[in-house]
Amino acid sequence: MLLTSLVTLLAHTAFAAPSTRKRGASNPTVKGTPQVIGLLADPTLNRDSCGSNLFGDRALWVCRDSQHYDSNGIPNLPLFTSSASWTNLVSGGGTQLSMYGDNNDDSFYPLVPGNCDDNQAGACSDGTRYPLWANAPPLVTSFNGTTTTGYTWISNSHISGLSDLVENPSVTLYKITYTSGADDLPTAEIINSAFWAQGDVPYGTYGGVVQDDTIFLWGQGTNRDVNLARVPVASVEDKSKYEYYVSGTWTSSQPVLGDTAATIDNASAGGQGTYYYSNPWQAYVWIGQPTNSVSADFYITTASAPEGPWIEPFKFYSGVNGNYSLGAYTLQANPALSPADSNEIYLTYTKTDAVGDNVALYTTPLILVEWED
Ligand SMILES: *[C@@H]1O[C@H](CO)[C@@H](O)[C@H](O)[C@H]1NC(C)=O
Ligand SMILES: *[C@@H]1O[C@H](CO)[C@@H](O)[C@H](O)[C@H]1NC(C)=O
Ligand SMILES: CC(=O)N[C@H]1CO[C@H](CO)[C@@H](O)[C@@H]1O
Repeated sequence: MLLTSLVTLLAHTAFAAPSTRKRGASNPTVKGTPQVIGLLADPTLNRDSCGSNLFGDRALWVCRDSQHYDSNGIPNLPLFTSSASWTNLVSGGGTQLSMYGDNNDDSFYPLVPGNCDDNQAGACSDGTRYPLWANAPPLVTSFNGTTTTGYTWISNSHISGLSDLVENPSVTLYKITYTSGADDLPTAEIINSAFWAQGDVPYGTYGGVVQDDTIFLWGQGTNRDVNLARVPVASVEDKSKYEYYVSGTWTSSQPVLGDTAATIDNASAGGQGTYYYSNPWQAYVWIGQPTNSVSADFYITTASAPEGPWIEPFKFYSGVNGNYSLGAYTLQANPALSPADSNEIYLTYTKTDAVGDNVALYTTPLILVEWED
């Protein structure tokens, strides 16, 4: 009798063993109630749109427009277009909330020569701006035991107020380098200020994933369609080595923006977000916001390959919105904060409140979401 049970048990175990892939791969389901951990902050900086990645053994955060506070705690001018910070990771998962590192009030991503670069805000004398707002954090492409290397693609947007003066602007490629052990922040340098030409699909600006020495880069033009390119890690700076996913196959001929044969259906909910690869799900994941949303409504979609098919994006969590006109944006996933096999994700977003004379005060809530196995 005992022997029979044991055999049955073993048979069941053997049967169940091959399927270690979690249900999140095709049906992500939140476990319990997501936990608001607190606010990530460098107390000397007011800034929005932070995103993170792993550099050495710490999280590097890069945020957009950054400014200090006056003696009443109201954000003041001047501002610089980006700033970076470290946070110390907590063993087992998560991060300390205290952000640190000296930016010397210079933009982390150097201004592009010729684009009103005589000030760190990218402000032009005619009142327009080149804001250099990154939509994605640095993509870490290699770590050789000493040096961490990453890349960021940023559109050379030229704006008046919040309106684009140029549709589908060219894209600058930045390289980020960090030597382990150094207290300083990593350095960013311009590799090519027109890596993608004006009118091209801006691959990389919408996010990227490195998997098995291949970089996958998503791009979204003003028509909101999401397109996909890939390149070997070693050739990231060489445009001739890129391939593009068009009509269900990889090709070296770059599709024109708007070619619907290059659209990756359901690869996002349309707004800003983060792509990453989930080890426990063995799936590619996008988490972010819908098109034109200014609420903390987090959507998710997943796929077993970057090319798709992606599931229909759906909402899985709503955070608290700020009381400023743009109450919440830059919804991000922060996979670098979790051990590789943890079935969880840390979310952040920019919560904007109005203080003083309708000045935007930014905070960055950190939220832990655990998933059902
Ligand atoms: C890592 O890369 C850096 C920069 O390319 C180089 O200076 C260093 O020697 C490399 N270290 C190892 C251990 O390969
Ligand atoms: C908006 O939120 C800020 C920060 O909590 C608060 O100081 C301010 O009074 C609020 N404004 C309104 C109009 O509720
Ligand atoms: C939400 C969303 O974008 N859904 C789309 C998923 O892709 C199919 C086409 O394959 C569309 O019909 C859906 O609208």
